[in-house]
Amino acid sequence: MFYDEAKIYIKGGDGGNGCIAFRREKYVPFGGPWGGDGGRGGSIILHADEGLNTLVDFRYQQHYKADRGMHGQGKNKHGKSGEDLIVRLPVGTVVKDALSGEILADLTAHGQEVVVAKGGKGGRGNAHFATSTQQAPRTAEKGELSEEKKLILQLKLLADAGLVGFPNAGKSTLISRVSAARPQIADYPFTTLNPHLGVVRVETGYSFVLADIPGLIAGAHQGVGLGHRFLRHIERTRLIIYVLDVSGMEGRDPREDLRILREELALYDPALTSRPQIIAANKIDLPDAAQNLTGLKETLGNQYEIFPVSALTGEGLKALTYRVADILASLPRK
Ligand SMILES: Nc1nc2c(ncn2[C@@H]2O[C@H](COP(=O)(O)OP(=O)(O)OP(=O)(O)O)[C@@H](O)[C@H]2O)c(=O)[nH]1
Ligand SMILES: [Mg+2]
Repeated sequence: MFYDEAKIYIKGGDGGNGCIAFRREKYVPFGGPWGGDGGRGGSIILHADEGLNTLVDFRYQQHYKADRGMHGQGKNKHGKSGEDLIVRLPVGTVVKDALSGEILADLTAHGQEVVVAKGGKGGRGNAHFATSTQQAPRTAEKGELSEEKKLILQLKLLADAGLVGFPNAGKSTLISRVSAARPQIADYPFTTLNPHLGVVRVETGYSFVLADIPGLIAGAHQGVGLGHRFLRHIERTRLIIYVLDVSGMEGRDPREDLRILREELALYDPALTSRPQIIAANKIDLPDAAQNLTGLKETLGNQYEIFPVSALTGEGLKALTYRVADILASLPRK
């Protein structure tokens, strides 16, 4: 199982202090106490949002602090309360206290909210402390300190898009370029033996999960080259990205590669043929790539969106990932 994980630090707002003040007006020289109360501090509230699907943004921002309550003032003016801070998390996130390991929240439904750090209560002003024997109290409460915690966020990841291709086509190189995933890369086939997931962050708030799936070869649907195990992972993705080596370096024809890959997928599960699919034409930095790319576009350009890329140099990867994010946004979630 793959988990996206993040650690964040949260702190609610402290309560404002109560005020000590006495009424002093021209014709009321010894007026009573009129120090106002401090305001309540804001709380930290986790909110489950089905529009989010990764925790990648929490790698960029780890500190979350709600506003404090304002202090009370004279003339019985109460301090303003601090605003609550709402932290949006994907549905499916489990929230743990980093110190105790205790599960604080399990966000399972859209819109679910959990208060993880309560803001401090405001302190009472001296107006509250007047009694028959003490009419000029010089006491007021301090605002309550808020809770602070370190949280571990965990989200079980399911891949949105899968990289499907022959061994050595450059799938692992590609995922390592666009995400933090670091699968092994080497110039021999079957380097990758297990799928790797990476979170691709296209813009703030826009991200998707990409799977690097081990190379497939003819006969994969019957289990050749462990194909069965890998095809199972493709079944779960919403978008298939065929990674084709268009350099011709290994004497392969990308059109023939695509034909075999499609056939393997169809033999494994005919439903896969109707899954949305696009092509990443990889290794365009190599000499013969341009010519092969032209051939590929001529024969398949009207059936597929084809993105010329070099996983090695990074060329074309931005266009590819933006388009993938767009397509995924238009597809239903599983
Ligand atoms: N010139 C060039 N080489 C590339 C490019 N992408 C990948 N390679 C090289 O191709 C070889 C295979 O790359 P990998 O990323 O391991 O290929 P893979 O598809 O993950 O292979 P398997 O894990 O065996 O299925 C490595 O030597 C890479 O450096 C590219 O765009 N241009
Ligand atoms: Mg690989």
